[in-house]
Amino acid sequence: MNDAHFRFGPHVEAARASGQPLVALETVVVAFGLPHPINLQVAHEMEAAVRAEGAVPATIGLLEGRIVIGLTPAELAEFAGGENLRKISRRDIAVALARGERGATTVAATAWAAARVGIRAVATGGIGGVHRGTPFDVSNDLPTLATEPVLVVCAGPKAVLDLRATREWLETHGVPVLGWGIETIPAFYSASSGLRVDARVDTAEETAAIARVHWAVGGKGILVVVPPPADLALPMGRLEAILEQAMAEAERAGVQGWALTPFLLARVAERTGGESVALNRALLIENARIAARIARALEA
Ligand code: PSU
Ligand code: MN
Repeated sequence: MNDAHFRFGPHVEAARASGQPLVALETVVVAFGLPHPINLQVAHEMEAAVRAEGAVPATIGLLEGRIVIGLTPAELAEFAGGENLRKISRRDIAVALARGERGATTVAATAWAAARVGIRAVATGGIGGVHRGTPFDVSNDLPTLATEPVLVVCAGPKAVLDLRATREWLETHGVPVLGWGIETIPAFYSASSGLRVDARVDTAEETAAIARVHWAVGGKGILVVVPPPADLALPMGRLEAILEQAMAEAERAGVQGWALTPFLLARVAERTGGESVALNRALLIENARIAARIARALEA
């Protein structure tokens, strides 16, 4: 489907021709979620993790008026540079394409694009959700999960969010939350939010079996939550104190809309002396690995 709006990278083209499993990866985390130059390293490490499990990475972004499915290393480096780059959620796609703008795709835009080209597995760090204090600020990641037949592997909703409200939103919209070897939903930076998953899964095959049935009976998105690496996870209490401060700062500075999530993540990175960045990196790689295993099981 190389057409007016989509273009495949050469490695993705080859994977499609030979029927290899694909995993979609987002670029907002690269361009806005992590500091330079770690961001580019992480992008490469996620791709390597997908390959190590026998699948092919399709990192997605907007370039020269097209949605690129499978950025090349050179293109990825431009995204990590971050210049003239927009954060692209679904509402931004048409404007950016029509104007030939470059843009990094959120989980929502990535999952939506993946669904358009038949890719089912998506990996990320933390998904967006319902914001605290401003419950009308709901990430488009959620409605995209409700409407697109994709399986998103993540470490839970980002800790900056209202986790209970986010969890309820997923329930209301029929999105199953599967815990990867766990009974409760992790909170991205912390091991557990205390909120229960819908079902625990322990293997890629089991996960794929549920996904196949979900899609066969007309279900849409599925969320697979993976606990962050235990040795790097941050205690909830410490994180909460940092978040409270960061949210108050955002309020004072008038930061809102698309800019809020990157602002909060950057503040947490600062206040943890980079610990949150090391954690984010480790969990992104782990999630990419697990998504690849599930993608393979889905093909089997
Ligand atoms: N996970 C991370 N870092 C990020 C994001 C997720 O570890 O930067 C990004 C994802 O692209 C997600 C977006 O889709 O944040 C959500 O932003 P918002 O709340 O503005 O929808
Ligand atoms: Mn928002």
